[in-house]
Amino acid sequence: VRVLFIEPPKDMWFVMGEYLPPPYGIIQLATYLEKNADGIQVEVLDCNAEKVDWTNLESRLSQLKPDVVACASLATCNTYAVVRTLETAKRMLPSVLTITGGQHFSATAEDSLKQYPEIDVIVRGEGEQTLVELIKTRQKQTSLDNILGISYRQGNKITHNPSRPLIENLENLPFPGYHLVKANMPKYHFKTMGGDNHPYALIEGSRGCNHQCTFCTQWRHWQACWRVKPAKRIADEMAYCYREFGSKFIWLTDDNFGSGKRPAEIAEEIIARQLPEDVTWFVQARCDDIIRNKDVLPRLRKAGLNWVLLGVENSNPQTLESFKKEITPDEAKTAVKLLKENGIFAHAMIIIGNRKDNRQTIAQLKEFADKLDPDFVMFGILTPFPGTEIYSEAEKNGWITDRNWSHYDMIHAIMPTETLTAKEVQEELYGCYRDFYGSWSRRVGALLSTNQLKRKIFWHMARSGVMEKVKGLFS
Ligand code: B12
Repeated sequence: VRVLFIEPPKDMWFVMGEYLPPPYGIIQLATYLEKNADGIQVEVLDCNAEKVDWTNLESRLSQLKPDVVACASLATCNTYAVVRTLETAKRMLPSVLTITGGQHFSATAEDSLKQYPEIDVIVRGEGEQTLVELIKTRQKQTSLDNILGISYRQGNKITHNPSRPLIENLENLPFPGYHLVKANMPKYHFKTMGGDNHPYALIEGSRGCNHQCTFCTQWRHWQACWRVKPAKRIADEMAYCYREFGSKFIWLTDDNFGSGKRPAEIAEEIIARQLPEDVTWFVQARCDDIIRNKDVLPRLRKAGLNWVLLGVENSNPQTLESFKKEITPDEAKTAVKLLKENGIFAHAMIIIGNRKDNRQTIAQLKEFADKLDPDFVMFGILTPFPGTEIYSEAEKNGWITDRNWSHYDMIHAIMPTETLTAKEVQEELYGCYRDFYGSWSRRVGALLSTNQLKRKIFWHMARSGVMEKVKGLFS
């Protein structure tokens, strides 16, 4: 059986500037399949890295003639790219089996199968074991009835098999399958975060989260369970990526870096690998965890951690409570200060557009962002991603005014608030960016900063038309 994993041609997310990411989800699945099933030919086609457009995709498919096409999705906003990829596959190769998975398709399995006849099977939740079983049934031409974790179409009937229990130990997963995209490795980059000459790799340190924020898809997708890889394994993967592929900017995909001894252990293990100083990494963390780990920050910095995205989310305690975020605005201030003191780039994520938001609350939020003064701030609009608590609430109350999935990217307004129309929320987003990045004192300060990352990102915000694009979303 010939299995082709495809990263579809897709639009990049412009806010963070120019980047080309490795298709981590599918290479992880592909390498697991390679190791756990015999007689399978596994190939990965990254359309973005290989500059394969929709027309080229047709010829690549007829050349490669896979029996199975498994398409990466990553985010809700890629839905149509996934569907078009699978539609192209079906058109070129009518007997092909088409599969997708990920957060969006897991949460919308019934609707997606109904709406898109080009999808044969949706793998819900964790993909590795389910995919292996699925491919084995294809090999043996047996029935799909007993495969846990899939939803599929049989004639006109859609069947949802029971969910699959999670893999107990993430250490049993193979190292990331970068060998399957070896030729593309020098191309993967993240200009603003890692630089042009610093090949970019993703490494997965954990799955899931032990918090339950109402706007996040992750905790449900991973069955409200947080599983971590041991620190040693994470450091080994980092060293492997650097030594085998020259990766110098590493994005740890963890949704939650965590507290306890984990950060300290990770720092010591990485330091022990003696990687060059210009191998740096990024992670997302909670403000309270950064505070709990304040004494470890110098060691993390020494280990190469140079950029942290903090989920600040909001300045209003009621809003934070409604998000079930379980942090306070003061904790955000302390966390930003601690990161900056330790020379770690402090990137804050702030969300506007919740139900109670009005011009005044957003003005307060802007003022808060200004005082918080992180090195970089990304404002996003509360987006009802399928699978989140916000989505269920919005559906129940009829708040959703935009059903175009390609707009579900946190910069398009999908819902009005009690007092603002969706268009007004969209305008407010621009106002947030304009006020923060338009401030002359902040611009001059950033451009004169000794912090190279800060100079670079402000240059990017000023020059690459990000503000114009955000403005263009409503005008
Ligand atoms: C790295 C990353 C990025 C990178 C790009 C990576 C890439 N490959 O393109 C960057 C920074 C550019 C990025 C951009 C965006 N991202 Co992002 N990103 C991530 C992150 C942190 C890691 C992804 C990853 O590799 N995970 C590890 C893999 C192994 O897990 P996985 O993808 O879930 O796959 C497993 C299963 O879900 C399943 N599976 C998934 N796909 C498939 C397909 C098949 C065929 C099968 C069988 C199984 C299967 O099997 C896998 C193994 O078990 C995730 C959060 C996270 N921790 O996953 C967010 C996440 C995917 N991003 C998200 C979002 C919203 C975005 C953006 C819209 C912008 C934003 N505001 O952040 C853009 C969209 C860009 C675009 N057009 O694609 C959301 C998606 C929510 C949603 N439903 O849409 C996530 C979940 C973050 C979150 N907490 O909400 N992102």
